[in-house]
Amino acid sequence: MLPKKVEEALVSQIVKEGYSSNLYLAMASWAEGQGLEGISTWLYVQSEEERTHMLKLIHYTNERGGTASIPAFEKPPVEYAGVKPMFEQVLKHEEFISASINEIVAVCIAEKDFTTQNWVQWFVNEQIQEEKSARAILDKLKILGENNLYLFDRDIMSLRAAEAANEAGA
Ligand code: OFO
Repeated sequence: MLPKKVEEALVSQIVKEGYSSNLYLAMASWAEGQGLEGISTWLYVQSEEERTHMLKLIHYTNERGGTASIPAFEKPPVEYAGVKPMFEQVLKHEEFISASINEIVAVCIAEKDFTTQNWVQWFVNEQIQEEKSARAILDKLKILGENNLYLFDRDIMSLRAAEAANEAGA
């Protein structure tokens, strides 16, 4: 049985992962509208990943005897000021998610729920990758400059492929 405070922390993370999925979906849709096919594909894939994170939390909460209530999600922004500010927002959001995951670990320790503490380590590791890939994209944008969006748009697909290969080999 999940301690109440751990259940609350997991349910609050369901909201955040669901919002992440919608946020990246909104960004993907915006980028698609700008004709940026590589960037929008990267973001659509990212949105799907966030949905799987949300589902992981839902299943775990229910399997451990808690109730994974499904919330309404806040509407993400429709417009973005440009590709660089958008990816800066991605990094900021991932840092926020990392802090939130760390908070779940802290609640698990306080409540002596070492099973969930162990389970949530998957998210701790995932966040290292998520922050790393947002930083890698921003570094690339810095090198290429925003005037070279065509090259960046093409390159972002190879970044995604490299990440997938890394994950498969990990
Ligand atoms: Fe991008 O974060 Fe989920 O966990």
